[in-house]
Amino acid sequence: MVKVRLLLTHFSSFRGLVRSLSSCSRGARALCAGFAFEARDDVQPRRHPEPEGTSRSARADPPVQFGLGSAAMVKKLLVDVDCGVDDAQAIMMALAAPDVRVLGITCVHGNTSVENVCRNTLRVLKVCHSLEIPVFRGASRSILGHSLNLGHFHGKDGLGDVPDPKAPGLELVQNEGAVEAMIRIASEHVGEVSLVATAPLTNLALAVRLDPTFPQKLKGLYIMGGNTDSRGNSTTCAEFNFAADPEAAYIVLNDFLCPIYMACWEFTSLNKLSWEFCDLWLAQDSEKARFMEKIFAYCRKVSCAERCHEEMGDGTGFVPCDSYAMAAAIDDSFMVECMQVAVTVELTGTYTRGMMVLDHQELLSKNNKVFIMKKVDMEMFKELMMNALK
Ligand SMILES: [Ca+2]
Repeated sequence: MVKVRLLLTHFSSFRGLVRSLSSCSRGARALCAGFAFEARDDVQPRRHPEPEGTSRSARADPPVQFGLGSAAMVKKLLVDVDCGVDDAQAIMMALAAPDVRVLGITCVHGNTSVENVCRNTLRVLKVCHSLEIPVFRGASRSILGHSLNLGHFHGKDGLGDVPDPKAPGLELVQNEGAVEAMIRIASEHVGEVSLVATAPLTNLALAVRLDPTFPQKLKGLYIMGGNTDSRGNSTTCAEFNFAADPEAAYIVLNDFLCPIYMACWEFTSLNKLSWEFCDLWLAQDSEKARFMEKIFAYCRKVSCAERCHEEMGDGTGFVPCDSYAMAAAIDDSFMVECMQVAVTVELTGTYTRGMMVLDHQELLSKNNKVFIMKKVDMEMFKELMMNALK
């Protein structure tokens, strides 16, 4: 295990500046990603012309360029969701970020049926006036076809059971399937697309089986899922997205050879926001805030229930799980400290099926270690969250 600390205090105090510096972010990412980023260098788009003989350390500290807004600085995201309320929050965060372009949203089973996930995604895009973003339907079941039957944390329909009669119809969903679309989009933007996965990893597993080169075409993969301390939120020892499709999680964590950044369950629950912040967040005078207040009401009630206190370890609070992975994809300097370790997934345990296994002793001889978020810039997170509903 290698613990990587990012010395970004200075950058954090100049967050706006850092955001406009894609190459500076690249430097920060290089610190965090280590070998993985080196390995991807052949497919990284060249964002700033560099004089011959420029050293890596010199390249990590490029000239300051404010507000260029050039196409080369735009972050291209592909988002894979099981659109419950926290996926909606993450999508809205991405759509509100000025230097981010969402190339497509792929849908998968999880919080609700894949049809509801498609419907919910379209509702979110509508409230954000972003219905031009293509939505693709993906897997309706896990790799083995098992389902968890855990009840409905986000409501039966995944968005708090407050249907909108004027919601866009499923005819807006693309004819192309999610897995094919993922592979195509990554192939059209080799080395430029960050895939943010906030759902069971079924679509991603199918994609790497259809095209083994798919992961190498990505700039990086950001996952909300898994756990680090055997603390489950769905089964005794497994986090929901992994428990919902352990085989898919296993395939992704073993066969995706791109840099992988993970917001795991314990990390998200330890970095919860206060309900006071949540009140301020929802009190913003905007159509988006009113939408969020409505779809979040059910989920908030459940979050405050006794069982959730136990799940979260140290008391209740607002945990927008999927948004931590999204924030990392939006702004490299969000991740302050990561743990670099090889991981896999338990598939056969009586009590531990779906649990993420950390190879601290390096007995698995894996090269593709993941970066598990340990410490993040919570002030930046709050700002991204607030902006999402403006
Ligand atoms: Ca999700």
